[in-house]
Amino acid sequence: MDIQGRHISVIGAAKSGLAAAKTLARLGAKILLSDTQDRSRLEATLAEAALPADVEIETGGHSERILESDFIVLSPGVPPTIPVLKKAAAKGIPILSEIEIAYRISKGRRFVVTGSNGKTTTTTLLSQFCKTFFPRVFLGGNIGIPIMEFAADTRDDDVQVLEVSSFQLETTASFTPDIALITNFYENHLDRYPSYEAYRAAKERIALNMTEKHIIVLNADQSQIMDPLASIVRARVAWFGRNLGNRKPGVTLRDGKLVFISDSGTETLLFNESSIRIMGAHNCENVMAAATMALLAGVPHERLEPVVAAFPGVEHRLEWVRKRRDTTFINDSKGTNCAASIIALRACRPPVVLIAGGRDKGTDLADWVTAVRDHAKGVVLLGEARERFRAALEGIVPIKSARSFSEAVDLAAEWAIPDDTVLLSPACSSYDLFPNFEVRGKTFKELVLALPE
Ligand code: UMA
Repeated sequence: MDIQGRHISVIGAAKSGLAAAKTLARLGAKILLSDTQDRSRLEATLAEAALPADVEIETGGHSERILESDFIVLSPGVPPTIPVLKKAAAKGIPILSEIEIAYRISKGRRFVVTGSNGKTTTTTLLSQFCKTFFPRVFLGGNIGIPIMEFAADTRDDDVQVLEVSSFQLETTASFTPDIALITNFYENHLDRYPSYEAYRAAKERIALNMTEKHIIVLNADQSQIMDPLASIVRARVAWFGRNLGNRKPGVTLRDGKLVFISDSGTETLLFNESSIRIMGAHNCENVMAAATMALLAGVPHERLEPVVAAFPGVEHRLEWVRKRRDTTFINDSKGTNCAASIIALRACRPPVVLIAGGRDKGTDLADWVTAVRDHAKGVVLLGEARERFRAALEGIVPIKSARSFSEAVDLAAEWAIPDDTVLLSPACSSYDLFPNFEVRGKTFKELVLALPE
C-alpha cells in the first residue's frame, strides 16, 4: 500500500491510534492525530509515545480538517457513527480500522481469533504452539498489543497470531485471515450494537474475504448458530468441540483424550485432558480451539502437549502460580464479581480454600454462596466486604478472617492440605487495598512464591 505523502487522519490517541500514527509517519505519511479528550489528559500518554515531530495532534474534539484526508484510520473504541465520520463517509473518504491498515502494510500468514469469550487465552496459547515450530511469530490485536506496532517489521515467512474484536472488524475492507476462529457467541457489547444479531454480524465479518484457500474454525458445541454460518462461508470449515458429530476436520475430547480427526477421518491422539495445566471445562474448549488452528497451520501434533502442560493461562484469570506441598495455588484476581468467581470455583479441583473479599459491589450473593458450598472447604475473608460475606456464609462453610492480604495468604496456605487448591477469586474489586486487580494478583503471586517450601 502506498503511504508516502498521503494525508491520513488517525482517530483516537490511545494504544491503537498512537501505534498507527507512529508507524504511518515513519512510512512517510502526513498524520493528523485527533482525540476528543483535552490535551492535559493526554499529555502523559503523548509524551511516553514519543511521536515523530511532524505528527499533528488535535485534542478536545474532532475538527472538519479530518475531511481533508486521503483516508481515515479508526481506533476500535471509536464508533464509526460519530458525526465527523458520517460526514467523511458521505464524502467517500475511506474509513479503515487499525487492523485493516495493519493488514495492508504487513506480511506473512495471519491466524486470527475472534468470539465472545476465551479469545485471549486461545490466542496466547496458539501463539505458544506456533512458536514451537515457526521461526518468527508476532502476537497482537485486541489482546493489548496493536498490530500497527509490528506490522511494518513483518516478513513473508512470518506468522501473526491475532486476537480481533467486533469493533475492529466493523471497518475492515480487505482484511483476510489465513486461518480464522470464532470461539463462541454470547451477548455482549449491547451498548454499542443495536442488537445481538448486529454484534454477531460484526464478528462474522472475519470471514468476509475468506475463500476456499482459507480455513475457518467453528464451535461444534454451538451448532445452532455455527452450522448455518458454516453453510454460507466460502472458506473451508474445521471444527472443535465436545460434540463434533460428523463434522471434520477438527479436535474433540473423547474418554479424557484430545483427538484430531482429519478430513479423511484419520484419528490422531494429541494428549490426555489431564496434561492441560489450565483448569476448567471452558479452558479445555480453548485448548481444543487453539490446537485445531495450530494443527491446520502445520504445527506437528507432538509439539502441543509440552505447551499445554506448561501453559499457566492468562495472567490473573485462573492463573496457575505454584504447587507447594501438593497444594495448588491459583490466581484469579480478575474474578472481581460473583459470576466470574463462580466460574473459577467450578474450574478448580476441589477441595478449595477460597480467598474472597475486597471492595463490595453489593450484588446478590445467593448463587455465589451455592458455588462456595459446593466447591470450597473453607473461606478466608478480607477487605471491606468481609462482614457481609461472613453473614451470607455463616453456617454454610468454615470461615476465617484476615486483617491484611498477606495474612489471608498465610491463613489459606496453613489451612490447605495435600491435593487442596488455594484459590484467590475475590468476587470483589480490589480498590479497598490495591490500585487495581493486576497489582492484587501480582502481590498474591509474590506472597505465594515466598512461602517456605
Ligand atoms: N476517542 C475519540 N473519539 C471518540 C471516542 C474515543 O477520540 O469518539 C478516543 C478516546 O478519548 C481515547 C481513545 O479514543 O483516547 C481510545 O481508543 P480505544 O478505545 O480504541 O483504545 P485503545 O487503547 O486504542 O485500545 C484498543 C482496544 N479498545 C477497545 O476496543 C475499546 C483494546 O481492547 C485493544 O487491546 C487495543 O486497541 C489494541 O488493539 C480492549 C477492549 O476492551 C482490551 N476490547 C473490547 C473487549 O475485549 O471486549 C472489544
